[in-house]
Amino acid sequence: MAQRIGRTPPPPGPFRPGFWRSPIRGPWLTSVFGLLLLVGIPVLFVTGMLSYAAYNPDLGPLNDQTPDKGLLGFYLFDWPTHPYWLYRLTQGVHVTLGVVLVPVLLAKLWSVIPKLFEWLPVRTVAHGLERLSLLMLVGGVIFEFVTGILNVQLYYVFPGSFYTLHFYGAWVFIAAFVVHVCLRLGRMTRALRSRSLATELRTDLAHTRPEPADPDGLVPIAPAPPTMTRRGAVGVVGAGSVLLLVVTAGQSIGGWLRSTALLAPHNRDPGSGPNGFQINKTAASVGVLPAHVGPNWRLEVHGNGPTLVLTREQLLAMRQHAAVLPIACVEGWSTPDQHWSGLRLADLGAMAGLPDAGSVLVESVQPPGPYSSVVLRGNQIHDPRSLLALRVNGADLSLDHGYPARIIVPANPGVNNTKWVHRLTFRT
Ligand SMILES: Nc1nc2c(c(=O)[nH]1)N[C@H]1C(S)=C(S)[C@@H](COP(=O)(O)O)O[C@H]1N2
Ligand SMILES: [Mo]
Repeated sequence: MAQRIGRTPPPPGPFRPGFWRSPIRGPWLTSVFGLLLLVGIPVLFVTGMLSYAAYNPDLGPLNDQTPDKGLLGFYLFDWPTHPYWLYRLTQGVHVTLGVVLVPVLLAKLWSVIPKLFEWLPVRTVAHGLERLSLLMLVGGVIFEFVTGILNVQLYYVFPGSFYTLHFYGAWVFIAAFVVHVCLRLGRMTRALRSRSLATELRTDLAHTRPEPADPDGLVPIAPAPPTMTRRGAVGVVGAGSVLLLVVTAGQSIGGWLRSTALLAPHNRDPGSGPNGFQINKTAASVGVLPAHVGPNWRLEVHGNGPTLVLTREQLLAMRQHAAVLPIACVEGWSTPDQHWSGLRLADLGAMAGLPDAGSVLVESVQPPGPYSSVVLRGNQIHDPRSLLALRVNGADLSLDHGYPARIIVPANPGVNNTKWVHRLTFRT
């Protein structure tokens, strides 16, 4: 029976061994792209997991974008406030590198596509398990790149929370990735040693020949005449990545480079003046009305003792402190350092009778929903640069930047720098 199935001829089309004919397809080219991904993907994974930790999800359900993570949250730690640009760096690298690796990923998938049509699809139990791990690998990587890019491009089309999908997807993918690396590392290094990169980069079309037949069947059995050199293939992918780098990185680096970030949805002109820097959600877009933040606005501070109720004038009359900090969003963009001034969170905690507060619940006037409230940790409260900011760059906060008062904390993900704050509840 097994023998008879083994001899079943493949259906016509891509399942036939002669169908795939590119003469440059082979283990060497696959391994070049594979090596780039072997370096890049662990960086994506680590920076992604750091981003999740930066939300301080263990501070409670308000912060936790993935409440059912269970053991997958084993690595969480208290997100630091030093260096103040930490999240700007980790998340800028995460998003920029993800975008830059797209051409490499597509080239790698192209280079192994005959394997997708392997005949028979499943030959033995071991072969079936290997194919299943490849399905998780390829499905996982496509899922992670697609959800990540849709999110940074602000297409919220997800059936559920982006964070949950991207987080669980990352774990499925990385498991398959580790299995794949273990199974293929030897083959990859042998393939890389089989040809010299320097020679390939000098080889022209006339001298482009297929690699020797390989057990994976990547090298075509009936190669077509070459239309492109390996140098050309590596060059096209490299040029694609460099181009993506140039039109993406500016959103995280800033300065004049910001205007080169053509792919960044937040590349719109933020206007000029003290409040002329990137706005994520405007007040109108999240339902904050001028009436919420007009003369009737009060800050409530709860702690150990009677509640304080303060007007903006009273807050401005208190001792003001300054901090020079950026806003860095999970979407990868960030602002250059801005000059904020306002009240230290630590001072407000002390006024509320909790000089050693371990956490603070921050609530905005915005109708309850995503980002309308957050919990900050003791180390964030007690950093002297952590402010309830009233002013920025020498002017009052604009309505869209969080007037009358907003949180700004060093190394905090943008989303946790709540705008339009009206209540702080300090806890031990
Ligand atoms: N109340 C409230 N605060 C908020 C948000 C929000 O939607 N509502 N967006 C957050 C996000 S996702 C970011 S990146 C920063 C952006 O601040 P900015 O618009 O002043 O640049 O504000 C944060 N604070
Ligand atoms: Mo954000």
